[in-house]
Amino acid sequence: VSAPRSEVPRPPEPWPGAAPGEPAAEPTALAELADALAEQPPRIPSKYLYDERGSALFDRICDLPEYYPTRSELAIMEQHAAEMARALGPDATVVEYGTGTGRKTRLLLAALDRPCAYVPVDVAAEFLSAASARLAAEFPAVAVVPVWADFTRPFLLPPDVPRGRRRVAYFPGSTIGNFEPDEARALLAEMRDRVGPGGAALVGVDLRKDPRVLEAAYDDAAGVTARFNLNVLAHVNRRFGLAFDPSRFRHRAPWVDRAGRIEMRLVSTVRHEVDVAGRRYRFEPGDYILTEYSHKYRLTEFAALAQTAGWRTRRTWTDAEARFSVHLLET
Ligand code: AVJ
Repeated sequence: VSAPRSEVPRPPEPWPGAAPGEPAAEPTALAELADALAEQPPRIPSKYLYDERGSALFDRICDLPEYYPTRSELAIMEQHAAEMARALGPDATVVEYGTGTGRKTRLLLAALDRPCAYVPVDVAAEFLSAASARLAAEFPAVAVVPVWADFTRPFLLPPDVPRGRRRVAYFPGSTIGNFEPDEARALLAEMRDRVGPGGAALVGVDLRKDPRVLEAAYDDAAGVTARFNLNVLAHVNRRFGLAFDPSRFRHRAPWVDRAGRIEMRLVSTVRHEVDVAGRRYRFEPGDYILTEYSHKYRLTEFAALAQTAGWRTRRTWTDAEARFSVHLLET
């Protein structure tokens, strides 16, 4: 993450995607996918999990009995948002990295003392506009400024975003866990530059725990996470005119202890081949495609990571079962 490119924020509008059977509208994206599939193990970038169906399935995941992170983080926000707000002070401008259903954001904005502005940054345009409209209606005194951008790439905020007394980067959902530690550090450093001196960050971080609890959370009995993971194949098929056969893969989500993460995998059940952008990819039974990492941290581990990105950890909050954590970082 380096100097901002000329990625001028555009008003929310649907993300252009290739229609079924159409040639790829995004040649660089197809090349990126082909490169990711050529890695060992092959990968499909996680962003392709979140098409419309994927986002709807993820919403269902959040309500599953096994998927504790959403409930645990909400419990933390319900219990401690007032304390967070006191620590952050009045007149803050909140820059949210990604947008969810807005439940946690709502709790934060409601607790803050006269928040100045709310700036959600998301690559999913429709999702972004819908979430922004809802929050703008609920918080009429807050300037809501949606920014359509991929926050993992350099981006600019509109020049007219009110500065407020303090900028706060909000990054809930343990989305930070989807990045490898080096990328997570780069993203935290970008946030630090973004909020500037005197700024702060609130980051939701899922914690290390019994692998059985973790594996159940990512391979639920109802099979919703399996469908969510397999949907990535239907999505790239549609977007790029490919011919992955979802029935030749099955969902697996093992805890990989040495890496401290859950790995979402699509394991090939048969020997077969798939062509992507003029290259042929061969899968033996047991070969797998990686679709998502979900790193889990110890509190001290995350504080150390944040420190190497130029932050000090001012406070952390956890839920009653110490499953999830929210970190208040200061410059
Ligand atoms: C929203 C990306 C943080 O990693 O826990 C849930 C996504 N993947 N089940 C996570 C997810 C499988 C989730 N994040």
